[in-house]
Amino acid sequence: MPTSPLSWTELESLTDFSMDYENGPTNAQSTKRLFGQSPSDIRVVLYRDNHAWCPYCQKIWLWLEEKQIPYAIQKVTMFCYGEKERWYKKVVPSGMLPAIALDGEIITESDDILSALERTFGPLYRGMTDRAVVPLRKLERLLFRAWCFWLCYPTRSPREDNQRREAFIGVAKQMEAALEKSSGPYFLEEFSTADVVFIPYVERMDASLFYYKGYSLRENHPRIADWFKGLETRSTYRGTQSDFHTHAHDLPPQMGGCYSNEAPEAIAAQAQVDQGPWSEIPDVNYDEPDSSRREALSRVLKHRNNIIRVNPLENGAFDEALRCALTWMMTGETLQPPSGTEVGLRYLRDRINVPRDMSIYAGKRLRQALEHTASLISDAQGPAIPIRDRYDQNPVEFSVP
Ligand SMILES: N[C@@H](CCC(=O)N[C@@H](CS)C(=O)NCC(=O)O)C(=O)O
Repeated sequence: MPTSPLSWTELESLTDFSMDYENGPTNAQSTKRLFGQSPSDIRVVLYRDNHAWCPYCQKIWLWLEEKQIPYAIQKVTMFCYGEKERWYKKVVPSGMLPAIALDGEIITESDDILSALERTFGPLYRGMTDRAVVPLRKLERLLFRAWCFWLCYPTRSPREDNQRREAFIGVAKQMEAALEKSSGPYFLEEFSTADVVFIPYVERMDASLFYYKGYSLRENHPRIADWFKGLETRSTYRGTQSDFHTHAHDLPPQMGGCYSNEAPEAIAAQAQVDQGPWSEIPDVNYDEPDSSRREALSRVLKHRNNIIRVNPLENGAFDEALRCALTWMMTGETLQPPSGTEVGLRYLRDRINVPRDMSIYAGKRLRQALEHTASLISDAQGPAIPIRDRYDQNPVEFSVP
């Protein structure tokens, strides 16, 4: 029985996880996508947000991945978690995201971007102005508004909360009816622009309604659950897919607030999303890949100096505690971490972001390992995750080599 955690060198020997960021499956780490073509074929630069929180960026990201258009990626900070890069303000003075450079021409507004990309590279099965797609785009906006009205404004009574819930359910049923018209899982006979337009916000609805309202979109709307299952067969969607924890905490500063209805189901959902067990959260439906622990470990190894530096705990004790958690994740050996380190372990647990840092199952494995190790000491939680801004996630902290 080991009595001390594995060293960093021993941990390094336990992972050979690697990915081809240029030609392999969709991944948030990529800075260039070639799809088997040469760098000189790149005509598009995508400016997207550093943390992959911006829904409009996800729309363009998915479209480019589905169409396999070679492109370069430049990541930009959002106001809610840091300072906008000066170079980006020269490209887009408002600082708004997403933007693309297409043959050197800057285009903003996600719908205009999709239309410009379609004119240049052809539609994704059916395009933005297609007869079948236009009413679906309108329906997506209707669903968005019903969701905002339920989630982002305080209610004076349970009755008012219920009225907004019913209004949302009415539009979600319209989405199901629209999906019902095709024989497969998607809106049209093939995956198309219509799916790309719905994905970002329906993914955020799934997460936020579970967390703040105790409402499971997938359980209450089987046709929407089938749609998600269809999406999760695609490596493009899996690469951009986030999880309930990330969205539950990235939405409040972006939306100007998210309001819990304090129902028992919501309180239970919040405890589960924040404190686990993460393996049982209904935010993913495909089978866990064998590589999830190795992926999580390799991502921590890559950033370990910054992870340790930004932790509120004293570095030496946290270094050891983190290795205890990683040792358990990789070998199943439980090791007692130094006393007082549970808050630092939970600080990191609360700041793992999917897909920014790693894929959904790797994120669950790492959160579970940190929580398991912290729970050997006490149930003291880390500092609350801020809701007005997320400066605790300022990417400049991770730009230190
Ligand atoms: N209508 C725009 C909306 C884009 C938008 O609202 N972008 C937000 C992020 S989701 C933004 O860039 N805000 C500035 C910032 O947060 O830094 C579009 O479709 O592209």
